[in-house]
Amino acid sequence: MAYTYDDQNIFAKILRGEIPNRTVIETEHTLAFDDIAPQAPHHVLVIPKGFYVTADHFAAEASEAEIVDFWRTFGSICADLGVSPDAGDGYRIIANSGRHGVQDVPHFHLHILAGRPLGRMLK
Ligand code: D5M
Repeated sequence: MAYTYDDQNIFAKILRGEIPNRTVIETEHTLAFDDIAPQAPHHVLVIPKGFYVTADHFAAEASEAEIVDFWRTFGSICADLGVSPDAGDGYRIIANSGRHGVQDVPHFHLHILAGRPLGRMLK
């Protein structure tokens, strides 16, 4: 795999503390913060602290510790927001990746959208 990571992307700057963010939760390997342009009442971005460009890059090259930490953090956010479908109204996760995925920020991130009916996307 030949991904090149652009360390000037906005999430790299957030991770370096160069620009502020509204942190939801931070762990050893993962940071989650509110999206600056929320598309739903809850719109949280979950990012690994490691330098991965896309979801597949993360899946291929992150350590097991990073991957477990990422998904456990995601789960705890859902629990904290009360959006897990077993207790709440559910959510959508999105990882825009690359050109056809219309990814703006080239640091892997998971969008968590919740708090309103989100409509059908895949048709
Ligand atoms: O979307 C990138 C997402 O990142 C988009 O929903 C806006 C959000 N964004 C951009 N800059 C910031 C800052 N500074 N804080 C919080 N959120 C931000 P994608 O198209 O998936 O790459």
